[in-house]
Amino acid sequence: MTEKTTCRNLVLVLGDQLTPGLSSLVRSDPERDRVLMVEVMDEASYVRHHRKKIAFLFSAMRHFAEDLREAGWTVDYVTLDAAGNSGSFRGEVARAVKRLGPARVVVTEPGEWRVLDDMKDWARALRVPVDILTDTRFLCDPASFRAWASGRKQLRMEYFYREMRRRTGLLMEGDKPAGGKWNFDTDNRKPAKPDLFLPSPKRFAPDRITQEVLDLVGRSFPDNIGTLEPFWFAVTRSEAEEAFAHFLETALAGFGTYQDAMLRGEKFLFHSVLSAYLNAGLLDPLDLCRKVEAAYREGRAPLNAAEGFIRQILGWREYVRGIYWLKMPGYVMENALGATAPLPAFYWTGETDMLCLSEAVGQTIDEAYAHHIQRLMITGNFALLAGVDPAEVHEWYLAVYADAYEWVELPNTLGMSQFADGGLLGSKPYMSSGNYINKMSDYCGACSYDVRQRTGDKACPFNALYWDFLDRNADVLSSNPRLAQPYSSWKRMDTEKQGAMRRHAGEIRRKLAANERV
Ligand code: FAD
Ligand code: DLZ
Ligand code: SF4
Repeated sequence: MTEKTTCRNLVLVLGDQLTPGLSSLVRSDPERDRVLMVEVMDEASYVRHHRKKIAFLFSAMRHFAEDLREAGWTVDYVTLDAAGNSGSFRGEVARAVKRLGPARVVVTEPGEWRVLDDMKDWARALRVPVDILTDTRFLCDPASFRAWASGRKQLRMEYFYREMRRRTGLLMEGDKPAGGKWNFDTDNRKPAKPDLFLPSPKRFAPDRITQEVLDLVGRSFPDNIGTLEPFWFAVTRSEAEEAFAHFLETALAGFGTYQDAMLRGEKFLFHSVLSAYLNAGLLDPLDLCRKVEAAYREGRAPLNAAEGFIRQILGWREYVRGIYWLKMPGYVMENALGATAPLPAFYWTGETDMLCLSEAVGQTIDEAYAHHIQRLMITGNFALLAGVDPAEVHEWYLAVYADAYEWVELPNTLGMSQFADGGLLGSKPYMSSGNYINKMSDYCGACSYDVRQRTGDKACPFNALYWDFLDRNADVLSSNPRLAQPYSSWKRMDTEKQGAMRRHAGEIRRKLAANERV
């Protein structure tokens, strides 16, 4: 029998589809269909990914292929360095179609628009029917989100989230939210003290497969950002589940309270560090939410923590995906504030005198991870205030985090963080002077800049940039009712002070553009 007659359908499984219950696998038959998984240069280089991100995904893919084989599937797995690897999804599917002659290609829809767009042409180009199936791993599909969004002037996450709570029954008492409130954020957002006991995420030693991948990535991507070792990510479903169980036991209870805290040298605080696993398909979002709800109901976690965690997954994660599919492909080009400055070079090196930024970028280089408030209020806030082109900011976030795929990264960066969509995601830009960073962290006390000064060599750069940002963008922002207070403070400031602030901010922006140290 030739190879061709043994394969009915070819089931393509992408690198972020590492889920046994994936729609393409559920619809297929291990006896008659064949799985194709491919490491391809196009995916590994469409942005200059962090080396740990590539290593995580390749190792998780290889482990998943092993699990599928154990479950009885025949898997064709093409490694990055395999002879003849064409370097693209399209090229690898074409080679497999030629080799195996399947009746159909079956694939679960990809998470990124550019891949789906390409995929839609495969049937014509490869002369084989291609079935693109819905990704059932999400709790709200793009069509349902579109229906929810239709006719609404503002697409606020909070209302979407309430709808999702009702739909799933999570943290509900009949038709009322548990504890009488939908959102317990007022109990959250406390700064942390350096002597607070802090948990740490579960770490796993690299096995033979991971070690091979680390060697391959080290050889193939010598100039990409990121420390490759120590490498401790979970790379299988069972490890990821262990990491989640460890979070439930050691960190969930403090999750809400310290959600916005930042501490020097503390990279994870009470965060779960599960996003890379969730987004690759190693964990199931609804299962996590149910287990967190159970922890609350059994008295193992307070309501503010359980609600806060569930909101991130049931609310934010689903909401940003809905926005992505609603607004693409035009969304990626939006630039409501007309920002054009280049991304400062220190985003790739961490070499800056601003301690908050050197901490956030430094741990990003080491871990391919920074927690939400570092992404939003340190790296994101600074890029916003400095007027960096949102497309460059987007490319950086997509590259440097192990959890980054465009469907989740783009709305967070372009919408939430850079206000480049003009307020679709947030009713005002997430921006602050050094004051907020000082309140929420212990960075400023050890920084060579003085957070209380607004101008002069020692002044915290966030301060002048903050006022200069408001001034430069007054045309777009000054009528925003949520910015009435800062604009009225700016107007009340005497013109000499305003001038000094503009000059100082201009000097910082000049230095950044000239790649001088700030
Ligand atoms: P936790 O704080 O423990 O939260 C639990 C889970 O909730 C996360 O694992 C994640 O799945 C989900 N979650 C929390 N906040 C968000 C959010 N705003 N959007 C979507 N899911 C959320 N998240 C990504 O998964 N990939 C990205 O590429 C990404 N890029 C971001 C870029 C910017 C500029 C900002 C401000 C945020 C970005 N986020 C992204 C959201 C968030 O910062 C990360 O999900 C979170 O930091 C991951 O760490 P964690 O697992 O410890 O999260
Ligand atoms: C992110 C990524 C990388 C680095 N490499 C691969 C790869 O070699 N093979 C693969 O199947 N997927 C990879 N991915 C994830 C894809 O980019 C992702 O599946 C698409 O962007 C669709 O979301
Ligand atoms: Fe960051 Fe300014 Fe504080 Fe330094 S003083 S850590 S630059 S906010």
